Amino acid sequence: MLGIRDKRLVALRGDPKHPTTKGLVCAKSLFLPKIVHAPDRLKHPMIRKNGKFVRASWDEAMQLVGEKFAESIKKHGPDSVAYYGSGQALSEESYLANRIFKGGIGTNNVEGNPRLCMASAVGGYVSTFGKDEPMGCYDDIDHAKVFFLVGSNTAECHPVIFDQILARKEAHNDVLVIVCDPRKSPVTSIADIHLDPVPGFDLAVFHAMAHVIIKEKKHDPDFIAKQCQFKIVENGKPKKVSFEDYVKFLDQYSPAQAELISGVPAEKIEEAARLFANGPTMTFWTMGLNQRTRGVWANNLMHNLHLITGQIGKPGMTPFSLTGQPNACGGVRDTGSLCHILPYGRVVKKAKHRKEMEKIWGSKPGTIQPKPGKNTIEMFRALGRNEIKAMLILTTNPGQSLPNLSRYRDAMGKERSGKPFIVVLDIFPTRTTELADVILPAAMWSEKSGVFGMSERRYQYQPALVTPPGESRSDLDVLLDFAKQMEDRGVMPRGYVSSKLKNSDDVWNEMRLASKNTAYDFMGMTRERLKKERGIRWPAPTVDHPGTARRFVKGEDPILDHGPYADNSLNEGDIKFYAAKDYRATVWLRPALGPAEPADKEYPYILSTGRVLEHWHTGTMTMRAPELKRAYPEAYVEIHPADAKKLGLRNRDMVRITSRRGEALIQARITTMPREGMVFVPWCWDDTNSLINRVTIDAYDPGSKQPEFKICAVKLAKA
Ligand SMILES: Nc1nc2c(c(=O)[nH]1)N[C@H]1C(S)=C(S)[C@@H](COP(=O)(O)OP(=O)(O)OC[C@H]3O[C@@H](n4cnc5c(=O)[nH]c(N)nc54)[C@H](O)[C@@H]3O)O[C@H]1N2
Ligand SMILES: Nc1nc2c(c(=O)[nH]1)N[C@H]1C(S)=C(S)[C@@H](COP(=O)(O)OP(=O)(O)OC[C@H]3O[C@@H](n4cnc5c(=O)[nH]c(N)nc54)[C@H](O)[C@@H]3O)O[C@H]1N2
Ligand SMILES: [Mo]
Repeated sequence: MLGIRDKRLVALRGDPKHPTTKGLVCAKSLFLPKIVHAPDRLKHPMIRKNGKFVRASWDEAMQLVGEKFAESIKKHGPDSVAYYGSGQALSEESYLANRIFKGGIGTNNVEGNPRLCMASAVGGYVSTFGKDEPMGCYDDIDHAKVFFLVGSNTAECHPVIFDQILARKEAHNDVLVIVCDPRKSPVTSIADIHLDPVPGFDLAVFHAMAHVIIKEKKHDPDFIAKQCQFKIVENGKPKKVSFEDYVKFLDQYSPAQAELISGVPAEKIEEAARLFANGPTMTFWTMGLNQRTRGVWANNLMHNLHLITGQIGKPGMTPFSLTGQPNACGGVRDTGSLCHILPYGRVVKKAKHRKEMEKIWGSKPGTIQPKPGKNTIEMFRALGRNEIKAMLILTTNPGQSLPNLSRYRDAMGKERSGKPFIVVLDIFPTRTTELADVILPAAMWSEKSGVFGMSERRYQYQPALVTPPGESRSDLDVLLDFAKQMEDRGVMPRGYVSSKLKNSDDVWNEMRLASKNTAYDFMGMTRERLKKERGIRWPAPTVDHPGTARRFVKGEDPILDHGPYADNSLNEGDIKFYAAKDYRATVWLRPALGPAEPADKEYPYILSTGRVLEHWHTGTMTMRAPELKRAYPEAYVEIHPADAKKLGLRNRDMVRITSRRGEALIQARITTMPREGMVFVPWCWDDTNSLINRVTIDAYDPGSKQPEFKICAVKLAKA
């Protein structure tokens, strides 16, 4: 709830009537008035001329953008251009960009930072349940007795959820918390059990928990018989196996064996397994699982535990992937704004799906390409080879947030013949805008209206209440202009966008149509309704539909617990994985492989990167609130005292962190938070010495294409 005076934001507090936040907000948001009104907001378009940025009019800037994109498309084909978007853009913005590039220009080179964030969670949901569809909801927090927090610093990164878990634990002494994280992050302060695997080696722990659960007969044989199937990949192909085969497979992952692999004591694994099975258990996981070359597999193993104990679809029992960015789910995942997907559960590979979208979009038949475009890392690699010649970047800061960063900063910005043309829309000068050819000033949150979608499938409308500074404009308006440029220059059919979509409301109405007859169906979420209600969870196919709390089930509440696509023949409490083959979810037999670059003799430490409470990612916003900046004035690397001793390091010594790709120079902070052999660096500082992504690895999960930000090998030396 915002306090506005003269169209300026002056105060902010939580909305006590909001069904999910219940009035809580995180510390960062309290400083939004200072961030929104920071004096150095971008205010005018700028064009690089002879190496210097000069102010330009919107018309001049957009003409140049249009000319460069059209020239590239005409000379080198649609795949010579690309869009790189964000889970922080509004849903209408992502949807429109996707529509322009895939259905108008005809390239699937549409990606966004959720590839760095949520891709493995999506891969996990799809491979286990047949659909990317979080089936639980935040209400489950009020029913769970066991919280399994895996690779999730919920306390600092989802403080509103963490406070709710904490409150529940304080009110009920039988509520227990299991944490799985190699670092003693603040969540461990409420942990009843802390499993601390060597980074990248926790798959064995999850298997060992399953091993214990089955051995002690704490599994749910009925649920398994009715709802599950078992699969293993052999010679690159999935093969059906039996429950008995699964049990045999788990033999190699006894707790003792898992201890050897992961370093987690066997008794702790046993204890965790028993608590998990007792339940009702809600599992939350975040980047500690997703940002891994085995991210999808790690997600599958999480789901396995819920499936074999039948803890799914019932109040307080659900595997719940915590989304990172506010609109990674509703914006990028649901609208299909990644290189292989199309809106609302469709994929580019299926002719039927392409046809459906071409019809809704009014594309020329055959415009949407059947082959997936380039994933994020491959897209920036292609940029480095001058294969992609023009890129539009919006609401993300890849000049700081990509792994193996120097390579991709060069790809974007290094002067060379044939250097690609880079357009960046942002609200502040960043480590990406400095590499751009054209910088466009954007309106931000509270200055523009649209919908965002949360992890529990809730779509919520936010209105424009504040005047954007200078000449800055909403991303949606800029995309509409960009579309007009493409139409006028003959690289998109005339009227493809301009004759149909004039504003964000028009885009939303088309999105509702695109969701019709899909599992997402939100035809009932009219703009009018969204303006009145505090968000609605899809599916909500009719205007009088209240939205759907839990997927796949027929539960206690005849409406809330019974989405329109669950089968009407279900009995109460029944579950149907309607999107999966034979309606059975898959328990996967995945080998417990480790990370792409484990520690070795030459690079003996594991570098992990992550977040702190007060800062948001690249710090462009939070570093502009003096109070937040003061909380962390400079970069630091957490080093375990035993390692510091070996290295002769003392607190505040400068440390050179070197990997096979690059180095950073950062102050030592000696603490028992990381596991021995592991160092941890928050990545929110933007000065060149602290740019830790120059050190991280760009190896990615072969399934989800998500890079392994959480693990790479480094050496450390006093600088
Ligand atoms: N304050 C704040 N909040 C944020 C953000 C922010 O920038 N600042 N960003 C948002 C976004 S987009 C995201 S994606 C989320 C991220 O939220 P989180 O994933 O919770 O945060 P991270 O710090 O990236 O990583 C979480 C933990 O993963 C652990 N980890 C590392 N390796 C492993 C491993 O091998 N196994 C296991 N089990 N754990 C491991 C790390 O030790 C770390 O404590 O936060 C969101 N919320
Ligand atoms: N080492 C390391 N790197 C990581 C990660 C990690 O854990 N470790 N995590 C990865 C993950 S999970 C994520 S999600 C990414 C995030 O990486 P980024 O998306 O690159 O990081 P942000 O700082 O959130 O960038 C958002 C940008 O959008 C701008 N902005 C804000 N609002 C608006 C708006 O309304 N319009 C426009 N046009 N711009 C706006 C902000 O100023 C900022 O520059 O980073 C990834 N990189
Ligand atoms: Mo993220």
